[in-house]
Amino acid sequence: MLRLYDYLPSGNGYKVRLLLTQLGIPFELVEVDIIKGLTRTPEFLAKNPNGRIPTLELEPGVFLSESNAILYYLAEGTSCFPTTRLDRARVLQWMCFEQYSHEPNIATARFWIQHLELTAERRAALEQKRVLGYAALGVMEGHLQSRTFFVGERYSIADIALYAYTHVADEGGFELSPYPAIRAWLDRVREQPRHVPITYRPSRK
Ligand SMILES: N[C@@H](CCC(=O)N[C@@H](CS)C(=O)NCC(=O)O)C(=O)O
Repeated sequence: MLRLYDYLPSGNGYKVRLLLTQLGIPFELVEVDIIKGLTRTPEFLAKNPNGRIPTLELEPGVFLSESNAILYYLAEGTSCFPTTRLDRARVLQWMCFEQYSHEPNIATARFWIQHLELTAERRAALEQKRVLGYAALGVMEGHLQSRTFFVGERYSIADIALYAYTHVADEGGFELSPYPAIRAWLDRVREQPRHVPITYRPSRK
């Protein structure tokens, strides 16, 4: 059985838990407390030298990390994966956008607010994240104004990648009321079969 090393509040980890659940793929969840530094132990670094969850153990000793790479690996050949060359590239386009323009601002602001002392220096950095995070939301809003989902009018891993931190953006201090197209898309993602919340953990067999 697949084994997922994860931390429940993590949007990056949630992407993988959500897709595995929607595809009906059973997995064992191994919770790793990132606040206690358990992703930086020699034992964990042997699984992912970058010291981060999510990390998926495909078979004993075979590990894959980076949430969007894991989504890509799991989705191939399923309804969440586009069939045309251009749409596959567009999925990658949005997943790169998520990792460069969205997650480093929206997810990081959420993490800082929830876990770190907001020193004057960090408050200034947070303001910068706010500007860049809202810029990313503006790009998403413009794209979604005339579309149902991010790529090819079908729910795909691009939607999962962007949903993970957008639906909890308020926890990072981002106000979504000025973004009606994003809010309607969040509802459509939530309505997908076998959708589970970020707090989801599979029951132990
Ligand atoms: N680009 C990575 C980012 C993963 C990441 O930042 N994971 C965080 C939790 S969301 C983590 O494991 N932090 C623990 C640490 O840095 O020690 C991905 O998409 O998987």
